[in-house]
Amino acid sequence: MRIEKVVLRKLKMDLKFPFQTSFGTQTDREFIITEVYDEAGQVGYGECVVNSNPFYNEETVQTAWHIMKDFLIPFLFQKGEISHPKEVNDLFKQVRRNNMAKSALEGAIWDLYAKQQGKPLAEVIGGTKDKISVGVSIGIQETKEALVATVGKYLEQGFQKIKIKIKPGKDIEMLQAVREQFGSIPMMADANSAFTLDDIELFKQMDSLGLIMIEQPLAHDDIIDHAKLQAAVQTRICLDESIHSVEDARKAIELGSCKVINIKIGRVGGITEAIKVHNLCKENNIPVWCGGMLESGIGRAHNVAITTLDNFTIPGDTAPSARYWEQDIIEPWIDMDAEGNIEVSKKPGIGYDIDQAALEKYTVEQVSFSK
Ligand code: OSB
Ligand code: MG
Repeated sequence: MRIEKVVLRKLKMDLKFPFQTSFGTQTDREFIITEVYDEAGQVGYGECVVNSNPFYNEETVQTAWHIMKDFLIPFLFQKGEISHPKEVNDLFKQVRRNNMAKSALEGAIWDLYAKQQGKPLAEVIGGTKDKISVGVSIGIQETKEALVATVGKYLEQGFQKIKIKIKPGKDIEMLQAVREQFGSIPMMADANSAFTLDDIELFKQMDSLGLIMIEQPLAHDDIIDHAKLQAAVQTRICLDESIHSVEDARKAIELGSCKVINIKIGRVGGITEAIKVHNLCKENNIPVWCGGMLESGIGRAHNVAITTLDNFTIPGDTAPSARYWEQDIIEPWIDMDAEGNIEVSKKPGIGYDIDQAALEKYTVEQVSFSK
């Protein structure tokens, strides 16, 4: 394919609910949608899963925009012919990190490539599932009662996994309350790096809760202390923030820093790298699941596609559109059945049409780049 045009759109969409994590409360999302056009005018879509602040990782809407505009898009135009989307990972290697910026363009190229082949993205990347199992990620609630009520609501909707955000002071007692109310439901906690090894006794106590895992308890840039923690507790440790590449995954597995990995396409720099992390984990008997960044329908559709790979054996955070948005920017919206499954689209590319009116409505800035 020859890339003739790239469009960047900055979008702003209000969340249906405030989402609290150990790093702050989010009430809306500011992010970037990418459009990549080939010589025939066909278009692929990607989502840059950044936010307006650098609190989850170091990127923001502004840094990603700059990196795409001044480096990655010129690389694409200079390359001329791209015979397979896998080449984009290497093409972008000269730029260090900035993984969400890279992923936004790479994802659009994968969508475009799959559309050119007339095949679903899931099939093109080697996915094998017709439907995927999903869970829900619940933000920190003010009280145990509020948390129990929220969990109850999501269990009724059929979610197959309950993930509860924790931070110091809002941790074991909150989880205990949910366990007491609902018995042996599949539940886990996500600390977003809010604890240190000084809290090791707390994590030992959490072993009694029977959590399916604890996600990223320690520092965002650590794999050493996580290995010490994993050696001291029964509950599986899952890494999110600490894994940016297949090399990071290899080192974490070798050190015993985790027994599960959360794969986010944006965090690892694209679908090609996500597949590499998936394959390495599979060889090492490390199950994976797909994390989320409160995506719009476009990023969400990419998440559905990656989850069809066979080592995604634990329900992910890819909840349906209506959990997050009054209105999504794809057609139809991503929907879940009463058993907590999302059907994988059989249409080409990401498998969903773009709701152009909604896309325009939420676009606050737009720039087009031509070769
Ligand atoms: O740590 O997985 C996380 C949302 C924003 C930033 C980080 C995380 C999350 C979530 C929400 O847990 C997952 C989702 O529902 O998209
Ligand atoms: Mg997480």
